[in-house]
Amino acid sequence: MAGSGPWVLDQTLDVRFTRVSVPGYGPVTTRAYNGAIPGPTLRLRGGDTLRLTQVNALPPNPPHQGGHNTPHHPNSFNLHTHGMHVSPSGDADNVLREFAPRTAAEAAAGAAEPRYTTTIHVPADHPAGTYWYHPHLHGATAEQIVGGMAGVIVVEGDVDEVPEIRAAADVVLCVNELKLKDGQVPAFTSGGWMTGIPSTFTVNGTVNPTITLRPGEVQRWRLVAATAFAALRLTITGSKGAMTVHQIAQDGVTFGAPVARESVELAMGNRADLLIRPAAPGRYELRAEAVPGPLMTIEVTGPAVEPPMGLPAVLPPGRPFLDASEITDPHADREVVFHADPKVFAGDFPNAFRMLGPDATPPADPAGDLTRDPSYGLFDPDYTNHTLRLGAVERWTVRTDETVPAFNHPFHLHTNQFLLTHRNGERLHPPVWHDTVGLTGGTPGQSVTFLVRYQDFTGRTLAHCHQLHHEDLGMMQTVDYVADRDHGAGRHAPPPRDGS
Ligand SMILES: [Cu+2]
Repeated sequence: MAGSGPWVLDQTLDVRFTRVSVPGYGPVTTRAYNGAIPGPTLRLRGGDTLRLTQVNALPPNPPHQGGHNTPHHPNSFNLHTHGMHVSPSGDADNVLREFAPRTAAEAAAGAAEPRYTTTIHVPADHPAGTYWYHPHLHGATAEQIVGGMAGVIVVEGDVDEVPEIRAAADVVLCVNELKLKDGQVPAFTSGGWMTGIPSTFTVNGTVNPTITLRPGEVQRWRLVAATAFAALRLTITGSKGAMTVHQIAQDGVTFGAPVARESVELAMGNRADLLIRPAAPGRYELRAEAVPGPLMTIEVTGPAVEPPMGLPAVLPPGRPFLDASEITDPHADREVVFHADPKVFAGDFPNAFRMLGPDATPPADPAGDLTRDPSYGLFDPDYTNHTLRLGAVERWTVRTDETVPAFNHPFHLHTNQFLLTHRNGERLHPPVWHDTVGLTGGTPGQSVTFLVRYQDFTGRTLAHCHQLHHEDLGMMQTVDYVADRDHGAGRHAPPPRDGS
C-alpha cells in the first residue's frame, strides 16, 4: 500500500463474550475484540482514514444503583485511539460516546446487535510510530481492559525508511495485563476489586512466548503497555547480565537519535520502540521489575549475521521540540495534583481518587468537609476543568500526593502530545514527547512538568489518571479544546513541520 495515496482502512471490531485460549494460562471467557487478545493490529499512514465498525454483541447492562463515579454499564464501550493526534469530536476519537448493547427487551425480541461507526482522518503529517486502541467509557474502562480489550495501531512513515530500520524485522509486542479468577474477569463491584488477584501478563496473547533472533541481527520492537494497573520497568537479562537496547521512540514520537539503555520504563499506556541487537547466542528474558515471571523469552540462536546489522546514527525526529520561550501566556501555568482520600465514602467504594489544583471540579458543599465531598476533584462530564485555546503553548505541572506505593497515577492527556521537560524540577536532556507519563505512588511530592501546544482539533475530551480503576472512580477531568481567532490558529494553521 506504500505510495498508493490516501487509503481507507476498513475494519470491523466485534465485541462479545468469547472463550479465548491464552497459551500458558488456559481458556478465558472475556469481552474481546474479534475473539482475540489483543485485538487486530491496525496499520495506516498519515493522510489515511480509519473506518471502524464496532459491533456490540454483549448482554444487556446490569442495573446500576451507585453514583456516576462508581463502576457502571460494563457492557457498553466506545473507542479511544490512545496517543494519536486526531479529532476528539463527532464519530472520531470521541470517548464521550457510548456504544450500548441491546436492552433486555430488544434482545428478547431478537433485535440485531447494534453497530457503531468510528471515522478517523489521520493528519498527513502525523508522527509515524506506535499507538494503541482501547475502550474508554467512564465506569467501564478498567474491567474491559483487564479482560483484554486492547490492540495496537501502527502509523507508518518516515522512520520506517531509515535503511537500518527498514532492514530490521518489525515486531509488534503488545503487553496485556489481565486480571483473571477462574478464567474470568471478576465484576468491578468493590473498591477492593483486585485485592489478591495477581496480574496475568501476556505478550501478543501468550504468557511468556519465545522470540528468536540470530546473533548480530537487529529487530525493531514496538512495545505497548496495554496495562491498567502495573508500571513496567523492563530489562532484557541473560546469563551475562542486562542487554543494552536502543530506544528510538517514546509514545509514538521518534527521537533524533537512538538512546542506549539498560532498562525501559513504561507506565500504563506508554509505548517504546526499541532496536535490539544481541551479540552472542544464548537465552535471555524480558522481565519487568515486580513481576515474578518473565514476560517473554528471547532465544539468540543460529548462524551469526556477518557483519552484524547496523544501527542508525540519526533518525527523523517525530516532532520538533517546544521551548519555554513559546509559552503564550506566562501566567497561565496549569497545576494538577493527584490526591486520594481513603475510607471517606459509605458503601462498596470508600476511597476518593481526586484531581486537585486550581482547575479542580468544585465541591458540592464548599463549607463542608472536603475530604468527604462527593464532587470535589472528581470527574463531572458537565463541568469544564480546562479550556484550552488552539495555538496556545502552555506549561503544566502534575504532582502526586500519593503515600500508598501501589497507587501509581500516570497522567494522560488526550488529543495533543506533550513535551516532558522536567521531572521533580530537574531538567531532562533532551526533553521527551509523551502522551502518558508515570508518577509512582509512595513518593509524595513527585512531579512532572511539560509543555504542550494545542493544535488542529476542537472538542471536549479528557485528562486523567491511567491507573484505570482510579479513572472509573472519578480521577479524571474534562478539557475543552476551543478555536481562538486571536491566535490565528485553529483549523487553518497547518501544524509546524520539523523546523529543528
Ligand atoms: Cu491513579
